[in-house]
Amino acid sequence: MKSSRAAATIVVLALAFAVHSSPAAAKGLSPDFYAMSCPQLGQIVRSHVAKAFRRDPGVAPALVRIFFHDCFPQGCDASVLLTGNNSEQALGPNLTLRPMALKLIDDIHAGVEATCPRTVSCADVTVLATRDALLQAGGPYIDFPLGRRDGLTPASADLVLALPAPSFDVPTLISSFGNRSLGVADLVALSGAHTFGVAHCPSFSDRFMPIIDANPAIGPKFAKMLQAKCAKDIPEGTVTQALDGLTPKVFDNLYYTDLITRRGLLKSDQGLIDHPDTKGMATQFALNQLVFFNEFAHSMVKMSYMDVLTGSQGEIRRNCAVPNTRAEGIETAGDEGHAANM
Ligand code: HEM
Ligand SMILES: *[C@@H]1O[C@H](CO)[C@@H](O)[C@H](O)[C@H]1NC(C)=O
Ligand SMILES: *[C@@H]1O[C@H](CO)[C@@H](O)[C@H](O)[C@H]1NC(C)=O
Ligand SMILES: CC(=O)N[C@H]1CO[C@H](CO)[C@@H](O)[C@@H]1O
Repeated sequence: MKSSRAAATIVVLALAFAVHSSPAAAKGLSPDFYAMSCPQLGQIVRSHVAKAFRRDPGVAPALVRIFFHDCFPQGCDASVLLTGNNSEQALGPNLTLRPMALKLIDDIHAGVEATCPRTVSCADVTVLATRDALLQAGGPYIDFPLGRRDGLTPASADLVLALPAPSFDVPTLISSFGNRSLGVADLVALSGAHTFGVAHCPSFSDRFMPIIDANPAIGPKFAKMLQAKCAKDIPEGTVTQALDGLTPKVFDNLYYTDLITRRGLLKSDQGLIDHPDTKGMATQFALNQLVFFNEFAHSMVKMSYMDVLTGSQGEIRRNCAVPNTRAEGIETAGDEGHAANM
């Protein structure tokens, strides 16, 4: 077991490099970006994430989702961490980002600031925390290139609301990802992030309300179970359901087995096993975890450098929750951080 995992890690690394080192390098990104300026960075992030994971393994899916919600709208620029006016967190798709994981990123960055002041972006701390959390949960090690800068403003509502919705069918998902230059393979692999973590009833009640939906088909026993569980969701939003009921806390390929057995939780998940453009790859991922890990790593790196800010663009935020200009104007900027709205 141990050695096959090690071998898997090496293959994933090699692949991520082979496919992605050139576009990333062209933008000035590199895994060694902070090797001279902040050699302690890796250790600081790793120890914070390990401690948080011991306390609550739910931090791993929470971080992976934050990464997605940061990167998809306007590139990985930590704009999702900004609080206050026009915050992305106030918009629909982001309402269920877990506050404890947002706060963890703030805390890790504060620790990094104390060691390497004004050097490391909140965007890169988000990427590194995601990398370490994924590994903690059993997923692949992804050697992300670094050197991102932080955005000055939140993404517009239009961009945030362009995040895909769980009610989307496969053609709409393909269109949504295509608008961000992500292909069908990226869609099938990245959806595999739903192999851990949870969803709330409003995200999947369209599967059984007003009737048990046959498109895509849901297992009848599974539908009844969800129906009964969500009947108790009072007040709305208190009940959660594992996205992968087989191994809810582990990052593995069993999400794709759920799709085959008609126990995919979201409509957007279940559809992948029916549509001719996605069915083959979803089946292959169910059969071979290494193939899934390789494609997932590849697509995560791809997402991590789209529309990225580098060089003198953006800034290195001092407090992840507020742009530096606002922090300078307000003495108690820290009060606006995530600790305040837990
Ligand atoms: C393909 C389109 C996608 C749709 C429609 C979608 C939708 C959703 C929804 C509705 C939830 C549950 C929210 C809730 O009710 O609390 C969720 C959770 C989650 N999503 Fe996605 N998502 C998509 C893609 C992705 C991608 C690309 C990633 C990361 C690579 C991702 C990672 C996650 C994770 C890890 C969770 C669990 C979060 C937690 O436990 O806190 N999703 N997603
Ligand atoms: C938010 O917007 C209001 C009204 O435009 C303004 O008065 C306030 O200073 C803004 N707050 C921050 C933190 O920028
Ligand atoms: C993709 O972009 C086009 C053009 O802006 C838009 O009409 C379409 O709704 C987008 N697709 C999705 C699913 O967001
Ligand atoms: C899934 C989810 O949380 N949906 C909510 C998103 O936010 C809007 C309002 O901002 C709510 O109406 C949705 O129910």
